[in-house]
Amino acid sequence: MAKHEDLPVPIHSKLDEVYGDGSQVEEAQLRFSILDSKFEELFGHLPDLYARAPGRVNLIGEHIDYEGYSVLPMAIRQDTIVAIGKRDAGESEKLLRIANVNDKYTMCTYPVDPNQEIDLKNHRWGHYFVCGYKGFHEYAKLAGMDVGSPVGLDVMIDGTVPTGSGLSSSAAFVCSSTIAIMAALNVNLPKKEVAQLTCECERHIGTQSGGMDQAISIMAKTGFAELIDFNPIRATDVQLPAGGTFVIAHSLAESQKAVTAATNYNNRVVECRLASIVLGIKLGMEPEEAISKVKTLSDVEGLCVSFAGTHGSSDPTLAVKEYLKEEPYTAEEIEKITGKTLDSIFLDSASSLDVIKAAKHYKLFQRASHVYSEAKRVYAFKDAVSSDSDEEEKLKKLGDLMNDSHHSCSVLFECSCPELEELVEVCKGNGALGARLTGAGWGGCAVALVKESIVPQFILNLKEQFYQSRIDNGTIKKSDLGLYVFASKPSSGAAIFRF
Ligand code: NG1
Repeated sequence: MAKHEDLPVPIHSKLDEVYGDGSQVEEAQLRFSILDSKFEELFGHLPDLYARAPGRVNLIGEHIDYEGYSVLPMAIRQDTIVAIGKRDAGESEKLLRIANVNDKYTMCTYPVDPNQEIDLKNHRWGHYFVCGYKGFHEYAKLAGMDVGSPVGLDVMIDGTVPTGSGLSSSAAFVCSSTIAIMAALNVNLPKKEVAQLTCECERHIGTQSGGMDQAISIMAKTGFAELIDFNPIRATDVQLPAGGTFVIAHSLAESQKAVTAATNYNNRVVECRLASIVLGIKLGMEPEEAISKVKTLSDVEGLCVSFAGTHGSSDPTLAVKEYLKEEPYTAEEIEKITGKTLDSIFLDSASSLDVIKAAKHYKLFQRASHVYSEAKRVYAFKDAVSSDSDEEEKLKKLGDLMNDSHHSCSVLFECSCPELEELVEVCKGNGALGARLTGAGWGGCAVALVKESIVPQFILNLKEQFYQSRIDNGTIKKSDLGLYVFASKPSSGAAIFRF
């Protein structure tokens, strides 16, 4: 039987095949009928087809996907749906017209040229669609695929993944857009190819993203979290213990990942690269070789483990403690070790050069310590799930690992924020077995592991202790609370609908 990741993105003709029965399918029916009527009203015809892709919550393994390490997310039910229709090939004015059912997002138009540059200095919500458009055409060109000359596309979007929440609204948007574009051009590919391709698509927005979000959005299965491995991309089902529920809660601080990339997300990618180059050199590589060959901390893990071996251990953080100093490095200190300027090391990456321009110093010890320890926690989590210890013990172990992960993100990787710290404490104070920030951080959501039996009371307590003051001061409306705090079960991955 073909492996799950080798199968193409599924094509459905009925909503219940994806949305199940009950209230979820009813909600989906309503969304699709609104999409249809708004699409027809604006463009004068109905869409040819639809694609949907879900957001995700990462259970453990933060900021390590771009370092080549496995992560363990699950898809959530909130998703983005893209309705798409091709315009006539003969039309004189060919455009990508991208509209949204939510009036907050006004229509964006772009030329149909797949080689267009995305104007990153002027961020517009429609850019994410163009990421998919450009990325797919680049892929098709490299693969020698003939997709014909570009035609105008009419597009209407409906997204329910909260934005800036760490739940990957951006990946849900990029993945659903890319799949819709491919389907409109009659192309389908194995899911692992689509996962890789959509990751590359999203990099057009200027973040050096790792690939976790797109992989889970494309490859998720109902009822399972997935262990996602990279190089090559692979997904292994993880059946979570039945007695535990993951509750997702928004800190109400918005994480503006694309806008803050130079000081936050991309800064950490650059710090990890520098840490791995310095480790490579300290562990015996020639500087030239380290600069040209070492891209991630996983590239020098073998050297670190060999070093640890000489001390009777296999823990790569021993090498970090030995060879990286805890005080932040200046650019000059790193340049002395590498024998090259930082500008020349990152010459081929404009977004990394932006990081270097903005950075005052580089915390190599802290970032490398986080990455190696977090990578281990992912496997410990997976092992705990599949161990034969009793459920109580299993849940406690998973909770402890989540708490350790949060501590590492907060103290070593510094990707938390005051609101997330407060929220995680409130979760722990109300009986969560473990709680941590999820996604890139600097705002967005926390995820808490809670015993199934106390979920309703837990959510009530969070409402009282975290959200009430924010309702009182007008930050959110009481009627919207359900959007900010909810229990989540592992949901299904991306799909195409042709009715
Ligand atoms: P968010 O910002 O939560 O979608 C980002 C990256 C992931 C991963 C996490 C941190 C993108 C699209 N996603 O997730 O690849 O690196 O941060 O673990 O950039």
